[in-house]
Amino acid sequence: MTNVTYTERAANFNNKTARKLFEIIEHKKTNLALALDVSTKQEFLDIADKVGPYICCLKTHIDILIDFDNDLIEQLKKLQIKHDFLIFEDRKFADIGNTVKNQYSQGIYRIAEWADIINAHCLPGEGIINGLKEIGLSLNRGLLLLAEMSSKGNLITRDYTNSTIEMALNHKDFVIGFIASRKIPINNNIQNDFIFMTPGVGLSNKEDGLGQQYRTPREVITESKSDIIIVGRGIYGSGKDVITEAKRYRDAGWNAYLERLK
Ligand code: S5P
Repeated sequence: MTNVTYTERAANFNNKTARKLFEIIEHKKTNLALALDVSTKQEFLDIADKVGPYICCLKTHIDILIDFDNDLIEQLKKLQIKHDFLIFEDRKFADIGNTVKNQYSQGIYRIAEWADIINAHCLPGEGIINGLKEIGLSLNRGLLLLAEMSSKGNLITRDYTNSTIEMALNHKDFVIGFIASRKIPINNNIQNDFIFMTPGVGLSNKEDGLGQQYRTPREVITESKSDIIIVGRGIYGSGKDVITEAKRYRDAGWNAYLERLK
């Protein structure tokens, strides 16, 4: 089943963050997530405010910012309320359960306090999910697992992807989906119980010279049946107006979804 609407999908989830994400997608008619990998607070907040109306989710790499402070988080939360998007900290946790638990809740970033969604590699084993869950579940947060990557030569194999899915099935209360290049089929249409978010999306470039590989929104949403496109430099990296570029990706992503529904 590929012609299920976002609203119908929301009903498959008990996790509040997952339901909220689908609600925002349907309400704002956008399956675009912005990967806002800029290095100053001013640029970050400026772009987030401009692009906020056109996205369902803002993905951060909070440790890229050279002038991070608690005020940045306060401002970001205000923008979240103003524009209605979820915040996804792309921390890619990859350590033992006890360590990731501390990385998630402690340190200067205190990610658990403001990020609706986080992600993790399953390489260390299921303890990583248990550790993050001890912090995130009671806060109604959601975890995405990296089932595939967009970069050339990455070491993820089909077996690794399958094992990642197995782990997700054991934690459906907290694992809300995957970072993957496509909607990965799972027995009995269980894939509809997970959100698939796909990075490596670009309308102009095919690669970035450092291993990133780009596909179009149509390839990702219509053909590969993913739910959400994650776009970074395609929006803020060309020197063009970020609002114009965000609308271009929003429209491309939404039209690709409508085409799939037909
Ligand atoms: O496999 C991946 C997983 C992720 S989360 N490939 C990726 O590119 N990402 C992230 O998506 C990456 O860390 C970056 O923040 C974003 C892609 O950015 P862009 O500028 O290449 O669109």
